[in-house]
Amino acid sequence: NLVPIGRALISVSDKSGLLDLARALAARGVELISTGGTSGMLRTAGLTVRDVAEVTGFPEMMDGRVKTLHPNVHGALLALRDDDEHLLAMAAHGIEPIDLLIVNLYPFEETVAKGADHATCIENIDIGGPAMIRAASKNHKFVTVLTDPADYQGLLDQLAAHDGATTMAFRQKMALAAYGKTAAYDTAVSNWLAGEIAEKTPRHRSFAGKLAQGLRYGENPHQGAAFYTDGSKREGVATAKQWQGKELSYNNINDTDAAFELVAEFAGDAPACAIIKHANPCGVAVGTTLAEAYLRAYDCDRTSAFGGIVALNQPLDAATAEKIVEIFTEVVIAPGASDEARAIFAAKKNLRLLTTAGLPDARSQGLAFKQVAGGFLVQDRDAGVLSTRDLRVVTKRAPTDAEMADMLFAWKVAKHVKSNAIIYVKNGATVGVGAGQMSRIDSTRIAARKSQDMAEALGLPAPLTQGSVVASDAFFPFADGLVAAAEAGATAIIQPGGSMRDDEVIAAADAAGLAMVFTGMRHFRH
Ligand code: 93A
Repeated sequence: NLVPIGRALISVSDKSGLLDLARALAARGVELISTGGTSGMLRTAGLTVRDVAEVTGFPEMMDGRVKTLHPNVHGALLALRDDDEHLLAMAAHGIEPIDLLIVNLYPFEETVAKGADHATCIENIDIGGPAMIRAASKNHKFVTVLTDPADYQGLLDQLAAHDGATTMAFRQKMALAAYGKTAAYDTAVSNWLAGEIAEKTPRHRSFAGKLAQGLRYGENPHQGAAFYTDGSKREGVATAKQWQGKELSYNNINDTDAAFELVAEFAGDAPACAIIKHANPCGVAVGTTLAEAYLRAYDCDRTSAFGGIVALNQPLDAATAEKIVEIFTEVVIAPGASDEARAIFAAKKNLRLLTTAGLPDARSQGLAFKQVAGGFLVQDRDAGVLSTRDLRVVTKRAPTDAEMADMLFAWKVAKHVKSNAIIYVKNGATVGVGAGQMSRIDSTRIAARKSQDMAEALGLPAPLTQGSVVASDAFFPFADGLVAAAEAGATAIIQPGGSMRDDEVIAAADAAGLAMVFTGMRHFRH
């Protein structure tokens, strides 16, 4: 399975590490072939290189669009070295085998990110590079392909260990990484084009992630896992800088994402904090200061907040940092952190601090995936955001301004709670969250009971659900859920409406003196 390397084709846009590699290859007697820019750089450094134009018998033409697209290149990469017919074809057409291909592609994503115009982006779609990468990868039985400067040293180690040859295992590993690269590359092009022509529906789009990081394990230790980015550069856990603490786990990433997406609903609002456990919030609050928001969120459910994930809508400050370090917290994510706050966290080695340049845009379009047996479900992100105009008061009593403010707050939270979701809110803080139950009445009761538990723990005379408002992510199918909420002390309810029994539910609300508004929008989340 060892294949010696006699001839290499090098064509790279990212020229980092190029000279050292080329020198090491030349020192081993490997013949080098290169495209224009790459060969220029090698020649300037005093290396002997053959231009690919000499190999193809054609000049590089059409602004470089056609450089390596030629049978003398592709035959050299694709020919099976143990097939007589292939060897005869090579001999008949004067094709010399290429054993090593080193290519990295035109920087398409970087060009798009720079805000380049359409024509420039188009010119940066690499065609010849992916074609060669795919050819060499297909023929990895005989050809070694490198698509990342990070692998150059690994190649040199192989050559040193195996007298100028590579092992099958190495070639396989490089080939699979290479196909991952070309798949992600074409996806980036597809996604860019979708944006250019305002193609919003998932129907014509294709998807592939870019491997960002291997993870120690998945949801459970017996599951392997990895983290992929989708090229969208959406602000969040994928773009965040980690300042301290051990590597994030699969569950940490999932929960951190849930926390940050939730707190992003409060962009531009008062200081806000969300605390997440198992992807559901166990406390969300606004405050006059960030520290106050954190403490109010913490007071919703102190038991669950232990070992939780904290997300903030403003840069972490020292006062908030002081409060957070008082209990065990896994991860804190915020759009920035002051030096003082970072210094306070530094004493807590296990606490991970992540900062981003900003909050994700809660209204931005994007796609959400879910896996099912044999496929994926793809839908638009739930970017639904209500305004007061969309609301319809359906009860005799209209909500007060204070109730209305709390209802809108509760509705923002409801969008981020697993269904069936029931959220009690009072004065800009959740006071009871019921999540993930199979019946709505259970979520209503669980949220109220948790609030009761918290009141007892805090030594309060009555649970905070007294005088609260309630949000329900979907309509109440029967009046029982609403009645249970009223019994817990809720005075106003926000829900989509649309049940066959809306009349009964409205009548029960009127009978209990509740104010109720319908949103006409549902926020299922499963
Ligand atoms: O425009 S291309 O799609 N046409 C080609 O035939 C071709 N062959 C290699 N781009 C092509 N390449 C790319 O050129 C490589 O993938 C690499 O990124 C780049 C290296 O060009 P240079 O050596 O001139 O800097």
